[in-house]
Amino acid sequence: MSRLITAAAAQLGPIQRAEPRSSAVGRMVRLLERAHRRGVELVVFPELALTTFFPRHYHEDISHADKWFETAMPSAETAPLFDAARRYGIGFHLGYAEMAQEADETGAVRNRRFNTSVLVGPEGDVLLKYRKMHLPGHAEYDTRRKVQHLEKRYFEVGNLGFPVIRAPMGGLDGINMGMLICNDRRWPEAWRVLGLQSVELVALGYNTPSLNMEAGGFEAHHLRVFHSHLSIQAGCYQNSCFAVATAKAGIEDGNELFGHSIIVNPQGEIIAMAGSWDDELIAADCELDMCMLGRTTVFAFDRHRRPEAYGRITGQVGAVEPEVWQKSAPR
Ligand code: CDV
Repeated sequence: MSRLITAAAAQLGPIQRAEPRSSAVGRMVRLLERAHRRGVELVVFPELALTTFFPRHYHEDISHADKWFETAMPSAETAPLFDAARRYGIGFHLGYAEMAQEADETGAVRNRRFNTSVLVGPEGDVLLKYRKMHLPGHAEYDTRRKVQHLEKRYFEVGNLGFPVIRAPMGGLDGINMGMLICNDRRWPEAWRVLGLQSVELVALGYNTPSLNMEAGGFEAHHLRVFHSHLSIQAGCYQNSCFAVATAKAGIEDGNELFGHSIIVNPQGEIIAMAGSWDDELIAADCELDMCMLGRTTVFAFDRHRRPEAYGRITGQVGAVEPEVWQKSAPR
């Protein structure tokens, strides 16, 4: 029996620093209307979709950045998105900056800031929340950089792991769905933790500049998109799943984000790709039964994985130097 869902990446063009949330939400509602006309059942919006990518802006006093954060989801400002989704019976994924009143590891309840995404069902229920684990960038103002990337200043590392939920979506009783946020897509461990929970569809939002802004070294312009696609295609192939990967694109606050949103199948093939730097909807029919081929053959984890040899993956963070070969030592 076929298990088909029509999914879409709703790419957003730039959101400038002064653009209010109401405008961003209005643009997303219009994309949901377009999705409805095209028979889409699940729409994926980008990372930090309600505002500009504010980690490029330095606030000496971190509380001055609070204006970029949401204290509730849904809220009065995001309600139109939830209403539209309910009206059309479409599920959606939304990335946003979350401010939570929550206990930390010491038990102290305080304001905690996360780079978060939620998966919302067609009836408006929040099905799953994820908080970004791999935070790129730096915590202090970096004088060597032309553009700051202060995710490590404004966000804590996610504390929800890499969850997967099985929930109804579109016409299907249950789809196994998980999320990654931007830089997470470059880390095979993140995909594998989702794969180990039989994920069938990964929703992924990103904001990636066209240029490597770190002063450390040169990275050819054309390789930026290549590395993004390579990571997502490998993640899908090696974990037998679909991904809907959605960008923010275009010149935002004077900085170019490369767009190139894609939908990828479990063979690692790109089945839809955005061509603009604007608000754009790309859709694809995702036959979830395609996930079975990989997971019953080459990537049948239960038969072929060797966790006894993977200790370094969880046992260390940085790389160590290897033993140096010596002619006299037997091998
Ligand atoms: N928002 C991101 O996580 N951006 C990162 C950085 C390194 C550009 C990315 O991996 O795309």
